[in-house]
Amino acid sequence: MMTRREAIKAVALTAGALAVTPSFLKGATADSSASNAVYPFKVPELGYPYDALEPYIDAQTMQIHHDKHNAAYVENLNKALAQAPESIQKKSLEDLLLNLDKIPENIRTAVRNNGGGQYNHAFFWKILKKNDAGQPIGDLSKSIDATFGGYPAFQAKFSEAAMKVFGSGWAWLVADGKNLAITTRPNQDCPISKPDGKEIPIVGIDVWEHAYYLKYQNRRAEYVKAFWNLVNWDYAAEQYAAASKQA
Ligand code: MN3
Repeated sequence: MMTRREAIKAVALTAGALAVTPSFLKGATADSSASNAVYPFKVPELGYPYDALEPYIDAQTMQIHHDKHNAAYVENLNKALAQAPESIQKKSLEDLLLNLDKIPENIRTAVRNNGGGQYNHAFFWKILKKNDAGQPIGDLSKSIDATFGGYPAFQAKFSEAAMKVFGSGWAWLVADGKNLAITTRPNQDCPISKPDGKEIPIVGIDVWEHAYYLKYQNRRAEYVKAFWNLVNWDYAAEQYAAASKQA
């Protein structure tokens, strides 16, 4: 049995988990004011013009990536959920991805791929912002220094991880409580899903070719290098502060 103190902590953890992801899922539901996105999902707003990230990511890539690729994930996620029982349809995107084993088998892969695609891209649009060679700030900066031995060492390790993703996938800086780690996921698997289901995304890079091919063709390394001009460190710090509260 849980002690009262443990019970309070468990409640606090649940509340904390719910508080973390909705900030980038706003606008990702039929009701854009909803803090907890549910079916039917809609494409999250980009929040800036297609050319806002030039010259590092070109306007055409952003337009196709957002309006076509993200939209396809949403369409296919909704199509899959249309066949699901109401109890599944009512679940938030976060809940669906945290509990993929509870999704009916006939739509599980579709929810994993397209729900993950929606989650990852909703985050990606938020983490991208021209930063004028800015660097991590506040507690996140201190934690990056302590974990990786400084910002340049972190950049090198993250870039290496992004380069090593074989085929399509993502590289992530994630937090489990205050603890930082660099990780990768294949396809559209996302950090909050297994293995441990509680890694909060802090920084993420999409290394699917659709994210860079028009401008960089096969030169992923150049795209990864350019990415460092596009990390929204304010947003990353907010995510880290939210994740830290769950420690
Ligand atoms: Mn993509």
